[in-house]
Amino acid sequence: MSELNNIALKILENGKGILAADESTGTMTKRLESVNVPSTPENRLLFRETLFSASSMTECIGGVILYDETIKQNTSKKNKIPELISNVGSIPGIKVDTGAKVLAGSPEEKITEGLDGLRERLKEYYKLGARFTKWRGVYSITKDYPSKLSIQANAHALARYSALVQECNMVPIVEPEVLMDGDHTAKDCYEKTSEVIKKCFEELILHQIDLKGIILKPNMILAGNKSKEKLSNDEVAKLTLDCLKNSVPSEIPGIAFLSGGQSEIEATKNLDLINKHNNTNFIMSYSYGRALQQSALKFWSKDTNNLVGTQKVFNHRAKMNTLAAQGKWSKDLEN
Ligand code: 5MM
Repeated sequence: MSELNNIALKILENGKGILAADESTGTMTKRLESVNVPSTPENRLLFRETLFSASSMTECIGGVILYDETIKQNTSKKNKIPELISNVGSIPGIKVDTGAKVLAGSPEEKITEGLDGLRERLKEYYKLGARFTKWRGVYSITKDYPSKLSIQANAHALARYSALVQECNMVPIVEPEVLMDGDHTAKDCYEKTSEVIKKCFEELILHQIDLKGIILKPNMILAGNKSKEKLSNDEVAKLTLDCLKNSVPSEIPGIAFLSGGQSEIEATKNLDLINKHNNTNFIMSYSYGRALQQSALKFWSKDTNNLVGTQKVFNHRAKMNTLAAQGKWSKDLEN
């Protein structure tokens, strides 16, 4: 088994998932201000350190995606953040894209940037303890989009990123996110997600990526958040499985879904049903940002000294999602 395959499997073993704590300072500021907490480096660190020291980390969280600011911070006990994460048995990772910018040639769409100087940044992150990385391409669904140009350009960037990451002995998380925003149908989401994922793998193969050494982080197949269409959770699970079965090469070790704006319970329930119906050989787990942190953040904002209480809220969500990643969740466990 290759070293990269080993890392990918370790991150996702036994129902473990990924905590996406890689909000850029702009996004984290929005999240903190939405609960009336000032977005200072100290507050961003305190909230994140509180989650990374929670007891569920060892059993449930196989990897944490960090942001550049956090990977370089020290904890209140003067430990390095990546050390805190490794010491509880989880693996530190790092977001290495520098954000989605206007795509020249199709200015209503986005292209993710960050390739310039990436080889050097990767070496630095490796030294800091990172063993996997993340890069996110974003695509909106409208009548005209995503265009062939954005599908091609983002797939190319994801493949060049993955090649540099594997060269540096880290596992790339490949995240093509087809956004939930809009009034599109689930069928639109299915078709566009298939096209996006197929193009990503075409480029990954062209760039000689070891497919056994990546993790795919896709969206689930959902109707747009402004659509009148109401899908059952079972339908979401079956469409998602069908889409991935038809677009993802069998070599990849695992899939870790993003939550994409679903509520915490929806994200857990859909993941659980995906696993209950899983007729593929892929591990199907989670790499959630909002769906793991929302309740904990809300709780913490009411009393930022109540770290134990905040950890309790986070532990619950992490446990529910780890059960869902094994198809063992049920609604009564929420109470
Ligand atoms: C944690 O949020 C990440 C994005 O941060 P920026 O927009 O500030 O760069 C994001 O990439 C995240 O990792 C994934 O979208 C999954 O998060 P959700 O909240 O959709 O599960």
